[in-house]
Amino acid sequence: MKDTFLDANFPKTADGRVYHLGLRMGEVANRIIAVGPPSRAEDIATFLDERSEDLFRLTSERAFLTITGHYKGVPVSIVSIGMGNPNMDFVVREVRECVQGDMLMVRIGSCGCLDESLPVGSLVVPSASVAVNRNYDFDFQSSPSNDNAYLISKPVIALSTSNNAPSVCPEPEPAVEIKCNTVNASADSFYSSQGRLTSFLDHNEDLIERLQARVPNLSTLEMETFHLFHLASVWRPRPLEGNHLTIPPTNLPVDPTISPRSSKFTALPSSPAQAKSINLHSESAPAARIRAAAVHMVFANRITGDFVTPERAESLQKWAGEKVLQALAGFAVDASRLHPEEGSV
Ligand code: R1P
Ligand code: URA
Repeated sequence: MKDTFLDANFPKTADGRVYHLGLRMGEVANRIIAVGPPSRAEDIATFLDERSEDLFRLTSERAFLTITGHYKGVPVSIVSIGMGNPNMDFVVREVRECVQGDMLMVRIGSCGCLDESLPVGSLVVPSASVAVNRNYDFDFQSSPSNDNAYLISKPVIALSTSNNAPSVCPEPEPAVEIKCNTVNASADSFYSSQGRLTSFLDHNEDLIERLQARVPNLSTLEMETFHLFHLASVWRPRPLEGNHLTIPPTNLPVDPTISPRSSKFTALPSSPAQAKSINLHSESAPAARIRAAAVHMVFANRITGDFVTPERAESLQKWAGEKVLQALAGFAVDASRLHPEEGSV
């Protein structure tokens, strides 16, 4: 650990950097794509307006990579989050601390697919997700049955699909099969709680059948979407959020050029006209919220046993990345609900 952190509850440096992502206000946009590996983040970043060397890029000590730039003039960030719910938790909570107003996060992740009709290389856009967790109180060593070895939660919905918000479901194209409005299951393991058989006593031989019987329209298995949707659904602005009056824009630490860790990206500039269009004084502005969605790339078909090729995986993540950038840039967000420095959409 190189930096000094000031607060044990939500550790931040004196200049406002969060503990695990290393970011501070102004370095991450309100519109975010969350991906697993850094190579996927770099692939998607090739669609941003800036030349690669002009993008803001920060790899934290904990290996979270944030790339910030613009897509067709709209500020966006792409964050490589690694794997699993704990990492999604760090990203949603710490990014939330570094933006004001609405936050839009779309996960582009690989998945295992339970729909035999969807070949590897397809896309699935779930509108809801359940959590599947190992039940640590179950007797894994000697139970004669598999009942209750895994806990299956109630579904949580993608907030992008509620309130008549635009969908991230791309228009179908011959090259990519797409299925929307399915249900996802986010598991706490790639192996046991996704029904894979290994050398451990996991009591999961019939887990996929149990999941299918319990969750109608279940289509994908992966590891982060449920937690993203859940956090988005339970976030509430603190009293200062959404009331930009109380935080004078001139005091915001948005100039990354003063940071020794930042690149040439001049983050989220606002023109005077844009600043005026933001209703800083509005008492009646709707409360800020987090909207979340997920696009799942079928890397494994669990019914046919097929696994995607590296070439197909790369072309698919680029295709999906560009479609999600288009969708994110097209989300209409009231300017009063964006960070003042980000300006209007
Ligand atoms: C497991 O291989 C990883 O792949 C999936 C799972 O959710 C898990 O993170 O997503 P990513 O491709 O986004 O990492
Ligand atoms: N990611 C997962 O979590 N599961 C799969 O089967 C493939 C990718």
